Amino acid sequence: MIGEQKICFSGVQPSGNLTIGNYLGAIRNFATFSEAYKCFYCVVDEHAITVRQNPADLRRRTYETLALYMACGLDPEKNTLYVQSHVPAHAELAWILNCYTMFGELSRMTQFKDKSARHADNVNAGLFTYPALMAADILLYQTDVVPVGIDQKQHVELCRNIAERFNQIFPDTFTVPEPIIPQSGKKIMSLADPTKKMSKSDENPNAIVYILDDRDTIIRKFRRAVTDSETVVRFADGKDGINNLMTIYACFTGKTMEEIEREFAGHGYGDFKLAVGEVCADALAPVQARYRELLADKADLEAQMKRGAEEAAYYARKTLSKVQRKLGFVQLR
Ligand code: AQP
Repeated sequence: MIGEQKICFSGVQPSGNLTIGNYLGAIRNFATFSEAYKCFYCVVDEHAITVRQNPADLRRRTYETLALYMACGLDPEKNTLYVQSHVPAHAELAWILNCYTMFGELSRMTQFKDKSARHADNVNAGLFTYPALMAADILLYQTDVVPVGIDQKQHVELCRNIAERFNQIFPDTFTVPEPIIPQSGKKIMSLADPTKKMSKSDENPNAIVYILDDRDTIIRKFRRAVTDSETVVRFADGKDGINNLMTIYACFTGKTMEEIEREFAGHGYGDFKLAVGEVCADALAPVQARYRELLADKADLEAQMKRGAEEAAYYARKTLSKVQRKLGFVQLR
């Protein structure tokens, strides 16, 4: 708690251009916590380097991700918006938590298995211990809730285990956080292979709709989306492509699956795909316009980063000092 408020933390990696998966599964929901919670939203650049990044791209995307946070409705007056590497306590606590995280636990993480298969030439220790850094991100702020897509649920559960283990040895150190997974949009799938999650680092650009894609590109990508040999718009087992498109349509319109089935009864997939593309483009247009304004003022983005980092560092330091004291590290005054 900070004052009377519970605490919310989440982050996004600047590891690629952000997708509608990142938007619907995470960022769009962040603003809903801003009134009731004290919110910390971080651009997690240290996580991004677990996979090789081009330095110029990483730098540019860090600004872009912060601008997108704000364009998606996160007011820097109401939320602490900052960059992970600007608050050294994240890396410091991560080292400590590495010593309270088991090799077997990390080996079971699905994301590690997926990413080490995709980047077989670079299975580095950071990729393996990524969840300990994520636990540090969350636990530093005595976080109560972590809004994430379902792919991150396993990491938040590991974070809970680490916090409980640490608290057993050193009572009352960390708040044990809860993951908050959205009902709709928790796992948006690739448009090219709807059995796979839509990921910003996917090499096939047609698999992904980016938040910043223009209207024509969005509509073209949805037109090309892989579906099935039926022509009926209905939510059912074995119809992964249509299920995914219906989920995206539901997220943007608030309609139920039954309402969508009724709306497109008697229509072919062509009409449906066009409608999905249009609602997506309509919803993203104001975000894109605001994003362009924000990105044009780099000095302001830097000022926001600085302010956010100072505020985050204040709370992070408090937890880190408490942990260091409990562990027996000598504290100099
Ligand atoms: N396809 C998705 N559907 C719903 N939610 C998603 N998220 C990611 N993809 C989807 C959620 O977005 C938040 C930020 O994710 P991240 O940047 O921390 O990393 P990630 O989960 O590994 O996302 P990507 O897009 O797949 O990135 P890369 O390709 O770099 O690994 C998280 O809350 C995540 O759940």
